Amino acid sequence: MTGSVAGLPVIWHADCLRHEPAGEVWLGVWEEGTEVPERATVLLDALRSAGAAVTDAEPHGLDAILAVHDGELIEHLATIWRRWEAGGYPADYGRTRVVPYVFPTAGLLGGLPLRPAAAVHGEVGAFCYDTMTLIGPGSWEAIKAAADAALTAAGLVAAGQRVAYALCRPPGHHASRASYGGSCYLNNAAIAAAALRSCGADRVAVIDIDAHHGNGTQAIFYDRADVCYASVHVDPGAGWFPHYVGHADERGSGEGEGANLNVPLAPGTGDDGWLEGVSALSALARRRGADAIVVSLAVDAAAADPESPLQVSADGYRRAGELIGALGPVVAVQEGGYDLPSLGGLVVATLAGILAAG
Ligand code: SP5
Ligand code: ZN
Repeated sequence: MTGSVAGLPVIWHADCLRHEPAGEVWLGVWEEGTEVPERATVLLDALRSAGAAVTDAEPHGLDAILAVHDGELIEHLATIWRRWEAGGYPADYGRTRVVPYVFPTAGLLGGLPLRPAAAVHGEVGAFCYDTMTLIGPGSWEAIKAAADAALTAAGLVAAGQRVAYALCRPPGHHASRASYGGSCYLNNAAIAAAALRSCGADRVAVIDIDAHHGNGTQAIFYDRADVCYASVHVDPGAGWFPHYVGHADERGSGEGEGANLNVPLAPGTGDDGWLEGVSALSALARRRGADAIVVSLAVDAAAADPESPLQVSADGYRRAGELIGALGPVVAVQEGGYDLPSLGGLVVATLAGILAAG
């Protein structure tokens, strides 16, 4: 029903299973959470059954990550669990995951420069902007493996492969240059886009079909003309995450003026309205002359998904894939999608559409 992805390179690293956030603190209450390791195993099974060629992610140095992220963020993510554990937070205080509690907002600093917090538990809020993006023992290994998967897929496309898919977990599009949140830690799609630029693509388009606005990707490329960003998502103005960004009047700044496009949709929007949005994203990629595409591929706009009120069908995802696949070579990077029973078929449908369009 969903189509064929025979031979499609699916880039994967088993370390992506080692991130076990064990829930999210939402509105002050620790809840089960939906960004679970099973998401990845469900996707892997569905893709294997549909004939994909599962390939190992290759380890990369940190240089390609430093192209879009501050070294301080990388250092924080790579070391915070070890320091949290050494500080006795799990064993002595029952704090089994890293969770922020004080946020150095503009209001707290009152115009003073941000100085490093001395306490480990004080430091977390300087990087993590919400309480839903927890860190545990294997999180860094998974975060790094997801970035490596995106870089491996970008490398394949730079070398002439028309489509490659990185099965990234955790997802990435809410992570900005120096901060993380929204279940995202490093911005895998932005890392892939920057890698394509450094491998010879003059202009890259990031097309984001996650149900949520990719505030991190937008921020990273907001003032750049060489990487455009276009997103269709549930309207933050209607009360949805990330609440503060993702509005239609955010169009880019400086050299990036006109290279950012947001299409916010009303809750309840289904295939027709959503696909009109995807068409608008495609039109921007064409107008900007993109010679390579990164798609932030998520299926949380699906009707059955617990994290968004959009109502997209499997056929809608297939047709979105066809629109995106017609634009040029594609690096597909996994973002959200949380309904375990339907997740696999929806990602296969999207990828089959991308392949069919070539
Ligand atoms: C990558 C991605 O899709 N991140 C999603 C981030 C949005 N999370 C918002 C979570 C709001 C709380 N969810 C409560 C679900 C009902 N318990
Ligand atoms: Zn999402």
